[in-house]
Amino acid sequence: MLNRRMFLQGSAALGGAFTLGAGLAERAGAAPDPQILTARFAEAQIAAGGVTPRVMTYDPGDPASAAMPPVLRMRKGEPFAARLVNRLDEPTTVHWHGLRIANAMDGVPEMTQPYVYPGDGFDYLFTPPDAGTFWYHPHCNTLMQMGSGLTGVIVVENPEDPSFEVLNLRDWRLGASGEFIAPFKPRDAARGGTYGTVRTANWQREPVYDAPAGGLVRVRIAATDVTRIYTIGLEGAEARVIALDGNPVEIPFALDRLDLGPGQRVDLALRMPQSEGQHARLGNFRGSSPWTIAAFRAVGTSLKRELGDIAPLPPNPVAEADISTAKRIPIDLTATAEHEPAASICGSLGYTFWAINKVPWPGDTPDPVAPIEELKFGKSYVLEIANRTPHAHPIHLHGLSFRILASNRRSLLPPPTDTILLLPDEQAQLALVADNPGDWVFHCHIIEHQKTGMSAYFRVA
Ligand SMILES: [Cu+2]
Repeated sequence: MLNRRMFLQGSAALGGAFTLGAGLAERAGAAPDPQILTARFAEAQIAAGGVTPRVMTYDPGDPASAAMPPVLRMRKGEPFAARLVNRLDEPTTVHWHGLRIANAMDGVPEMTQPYVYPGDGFDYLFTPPDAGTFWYHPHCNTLMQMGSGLTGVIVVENPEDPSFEVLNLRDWRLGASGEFIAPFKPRDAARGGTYGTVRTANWQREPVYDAPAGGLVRVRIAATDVTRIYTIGLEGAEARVIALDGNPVEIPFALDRLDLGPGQRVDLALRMPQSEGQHARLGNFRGSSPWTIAAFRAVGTSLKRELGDIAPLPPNPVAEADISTAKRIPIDLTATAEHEPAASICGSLGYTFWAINKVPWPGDTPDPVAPIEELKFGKSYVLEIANRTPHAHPIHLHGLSFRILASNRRSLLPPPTDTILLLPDEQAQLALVADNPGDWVFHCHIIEHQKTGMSAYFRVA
């Protein structure tokens, strides 16, 4: 998987460096104390059959824990600092999915920052402009590192926000006694991706949370799996969708069945059942056999709250594109002839199967690849994206939010987003303002697709 010889050469060349991201901390003056994120190995009880050795997690430090990566809490418009310390045995970085922050903080090796080698670190410092549910993960050897545990949830709060439960949804590829098995099968990479064998929320199988009977519970849900597309639904209680992919919906709507692809988030408000002991069950209704993701158990006497009591969340400051002047950019997602990609410090699956505008780029590699388009800073654009494959692709754009203007496959158009779950044969128009300078990666978040060619980037200058 990882080309170990290349990695060792690189590590020897750079050994011992501790990179201060872009020197921003010095200029920022009163930088906050950094959140420590030590990427390291741990053991964790995930499968029923035994402890999993060599899980990867972000350890927040004191006291060292083998728990899942911490839920990071940030304040909208306030600086946030994190110090990545690499105690793994391969290079890594952190990408902050959905945060519209400076390009130098985006965590894409080769493109926005150096690799962080074992024993080294990197200081991140940025100010999130939007409140909502986001997440973080490495952008190097991602199938292995994310598949081994490195996916965490970010909550960016408005000062007046109510409290939320947080659910980090993901699978694990584990054998019967809890050991990791091969992270993917090439045949599946050329289709919808390889599914995990153990399904978890917050690293637990079907966790149950207590909440006051008849009360209102707000839940932030992040789909951080490398492959699985969920179809979320709730049984035993009513719920409303209040935000999608970090942006509030204008008018909350009843949750029926909602598709959630890798990288996407949904915030729900649900009203608990009235009687003690009753359950509200969050399920995955995709496919022929639905299953429970997590449940909420009613406790105490009913608070008799109503979903109508939920106030809408304030919108984020996402600029609206000027459609009349916007340049239109065609983007075709296709399969491609299979070939072997160049070796990469950040790992290769050994094949390419997919392409964006006919170029198969595995991403995070030193391959010389031109941007899809150079976007002029401050100008509006419409991406005319066409999925010419029989598979769904959750397509993620770093650093910029876009609005889905139209689609041949959907009538409900969500608020601005950073990830669109593009359906088979879907053609959609995505409008954006190029208001954040830098090189921004644009890729499928089914990691096997990303790493086998479905990756590209825009340059904003
Ligand atoms: Cu894909």
